[in-house]
Amino acid sequence: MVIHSINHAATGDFMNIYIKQAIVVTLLVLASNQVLAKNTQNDGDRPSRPTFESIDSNSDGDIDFDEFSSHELPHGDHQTVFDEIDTDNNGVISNEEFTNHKPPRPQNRKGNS
Ligand SMILES: [Ca+2]
Ligand SMILES: [Ca+2]
Repeated sequence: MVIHSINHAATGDFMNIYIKQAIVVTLLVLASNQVLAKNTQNDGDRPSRPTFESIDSNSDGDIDFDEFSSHELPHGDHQTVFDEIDTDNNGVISNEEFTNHKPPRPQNRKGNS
């Protein structure tokens, strides 16, 4: 077969082309990774959590739902997250409740019994 003989004769070139393509692909991947890394660095480590004071816009010491809902949430809807933080369900988030609420992230393990 013609194809067979061509493949057989050109195996060396084939390998070179393959390797060159692999190198090009690798460089492209590395370049795009660097762009991603730069974008990440520009944004900082991660979006920092707003402070209690920044949400309590009228500075009365509690975050009510209006104050809370005026802030963007990374995920979830305001009512659900608000209820999550408002552990005593009195309709406002106290500084203590806000501080005690842990955003979802890996925490130090406190040995399970
Ligand atoms: Ca307030
Ligand atoms: Ca509360």
